[in-house]
Amino acid sequence: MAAAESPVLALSGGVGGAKLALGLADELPPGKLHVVVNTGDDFSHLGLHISPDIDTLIYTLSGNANTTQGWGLEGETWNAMDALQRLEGETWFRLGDRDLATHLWRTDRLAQGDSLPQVTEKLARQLGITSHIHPMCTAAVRTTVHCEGRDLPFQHYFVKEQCAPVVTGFSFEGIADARPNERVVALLEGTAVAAIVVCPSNPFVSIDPILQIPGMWQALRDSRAPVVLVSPIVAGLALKGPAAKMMAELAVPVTALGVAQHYCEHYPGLLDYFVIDESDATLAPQITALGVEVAVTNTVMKSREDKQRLARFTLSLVGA
Ligand code: FO1
Repeated sequence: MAAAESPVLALSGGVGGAKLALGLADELPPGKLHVVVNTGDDFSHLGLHISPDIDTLIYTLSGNANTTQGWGLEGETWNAMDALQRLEGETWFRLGDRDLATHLWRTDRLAQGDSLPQVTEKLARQLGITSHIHPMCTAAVRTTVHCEGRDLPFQHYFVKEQCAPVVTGFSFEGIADARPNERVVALLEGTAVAAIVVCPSNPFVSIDPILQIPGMWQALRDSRAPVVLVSPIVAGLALKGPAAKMMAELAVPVTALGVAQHYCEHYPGLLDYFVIDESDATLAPQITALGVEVAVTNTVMKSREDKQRLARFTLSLVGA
């Protein structure tokens, strides 16, 4: 049984992962939640460094996220985009007026020599977050979506083409030279981490980029902390985003079992527990046969209470 004050490490992409991260932050003592965030979606746009998943997480944890839209800030205005439109500039990726301040500030700090982890930590503190938000690495890793006949940078696939092209695979440019964020490595080596929670994020474009940084998944597996994954697929549908569509196109069964098979095949020995939804309870024996302990609960997070309840369930599984 882990001590109540031991830190918990979560792995997350954007919206779906941020929901559980919010529940975890609510349930844990201040400062005890550490979140490793995917930066494969980052890109340079209009001369600015955009880190969508980091911002979704920080806006969510600070209570500023536009939860209806799924990205950006609540109560946003769009004057800059309107002005850019009049100049016939690029407006397919919409940056709200206040969100722009985040990108301007981040780009400026990076140009002055701060690292992405330093900029991210400062942004989180400025917005009153006590949890620690760790970009997965300092190096630039960029997700490319391989589609039938062409390769697309992630945001071109996701936003410009609205996830319409049929995917055939993914690659993460720059990943071979990337190293896991050293603060995450230090946390895993130095403290008794109570649990590692893989949030219900897209396995292919949110969690794989984190785990495939050389040495990352092995460091997570070799830490003494139990690893719990919450399925992003419920009753054959993705909780959020294109995960189900991608699975179908990659001929992976669009079920929680398909998710479990993906992780067990690519990261053997990593998962200790797999949390699935009540509607998928009949899959439990097949997932157990992969060598992972299955726990069944309601995993759909609509309200703040849903997020807290799922966080409590996940933490209690591992005695954290
Ligand atoms: N998603 C969209 O579908 N359309 C947008 O115009 C858009 C703008 C945007 C701006 C800042 C930001 O941090 C995120 C933004 N997103 C937008 C979301 C983003 O593309 C996705 O959330 C992730 O990359 C997938 O996790």
